[in-house]
Amino acid sequence: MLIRRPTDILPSEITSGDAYLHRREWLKQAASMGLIAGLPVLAACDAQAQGSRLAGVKANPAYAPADERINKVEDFRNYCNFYEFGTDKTDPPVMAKALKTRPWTVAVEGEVLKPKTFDIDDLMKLAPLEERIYRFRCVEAWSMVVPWIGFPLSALINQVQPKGNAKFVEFVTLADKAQMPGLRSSVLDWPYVEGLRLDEAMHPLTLLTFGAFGEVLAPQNGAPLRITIPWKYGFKGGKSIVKIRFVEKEPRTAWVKAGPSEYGFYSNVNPTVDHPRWSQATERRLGEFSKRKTLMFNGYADQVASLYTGMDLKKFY
Ligand SMILES: Nc1nc2c(c(=O)[nH]1)N[C@H]1C(S)=C(S)[C@@H](COP(=O)(O)O)O[C@H]1N2
Ligand SMILES: [Mo]
Repeated sequence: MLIRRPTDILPSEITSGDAYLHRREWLKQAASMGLIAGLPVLAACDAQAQGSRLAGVKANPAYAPADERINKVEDFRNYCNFYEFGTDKTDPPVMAKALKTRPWTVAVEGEVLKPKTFDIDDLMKLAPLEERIYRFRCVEAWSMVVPWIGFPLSALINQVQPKGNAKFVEFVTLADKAQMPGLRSSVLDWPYVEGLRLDEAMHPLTLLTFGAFGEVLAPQNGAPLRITIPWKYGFKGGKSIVKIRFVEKEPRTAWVKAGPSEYGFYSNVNPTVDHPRWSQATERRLGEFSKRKTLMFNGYADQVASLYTGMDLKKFY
C-alpha cells in the first residue's frame, strides 16, 4: 500500500473541497509532529486559499463532537434535498449548478426597530465566521456530520432589534421560476418557508451558514446562505434565504402546509416521536452500513432541552 506523505501532495490537490478531509488529517499529523505549532487549522489552509475557499475562518473547538467522524464532502454535495431543483436526492447537484448567488440581498423586516436589506457580502462580515462541526439529521432518517461555516443568527437579530411583539422568525427562500425547474411541481407551496420561535432563533447553536468543508456553500447546499439548527430535522434549515421576517404569530411553514399530520412546526429530533409512516428511533449515517440510535435533540439535549420545559413534545412535534 502506498502511504502518501505531506510532500507527496501537490498544491493543485489541496484547493478543492474534496481534499478537505485529507488535508485536515495532514494538518493534524503535521501539528502532532510539531511542524505547525498553534496555527488554527483553517487559517493554515487559507495560506493556500483559492477559488471558493473561505478565508480567515477559525474552527470553534466548543462545537466539535469528539465522538463523531466528519462525513465525506461527497456525501454532503451529492446527496441533497432541495425541492426547487427536483425531488430526487441527486437532482440538486446537477440542476442547481448555475444558481446565481451574486448579486444577492437578504431583507430583514417585520417587527424590528431597525429593518434592513443586507447585501450578502456585507452580511458575511457582520460577525466573525467560524467552523462548527454539527450532527445533521434529516426527517427521512439519514444523517451526516458536517463542518459548517457561519456565525450565530443572534448576531444578526441583535443588530435589527426585535420589538416586544416579535415572537417568531420566518425564513423565506428564493423562488425563481427562471432558475428553479422544481417550482413547476406543486409538491410544496412555494416559496419554501421555514420558521423558529424567537428564543430558538437566538439560541447560540442556531447558525447563519455561508459555507461548509472550508468553502462557500455549493448551490445545491443552499448558497449563498442557509440556516442550520442542529437539534431539529434538516428541513427546518431553509436554503438560499432571501427574507427574514419577525412576526407575532407562528409562521405557516411549507412542510406544515403540505402535511400537517406528518410535519410539525417544532420538528425537534426526537427518537420517541415517530413520523406517522416510519420510526424515528434510528437513523442511517451516510457512509455507514448499520443503523445508529437517534439521540434526543440529536445529541444537543444539554444545550436545548430547557427551551421546551413544560411542553408536550408529542403534541408539539
Ligand atoms: N429552500 C429549501 N430549503 C431546504 C429544502 C428544500 O427543499 N428547499 N430541503 C430541506 C431538507 S428536507 C433538508 S434534509 C436539508 C438538506 O440539506 P443538504 O442537502 O444541504 O444536506 O435542506 C432543507 N432546506
Ligand atoms: Mo430532510
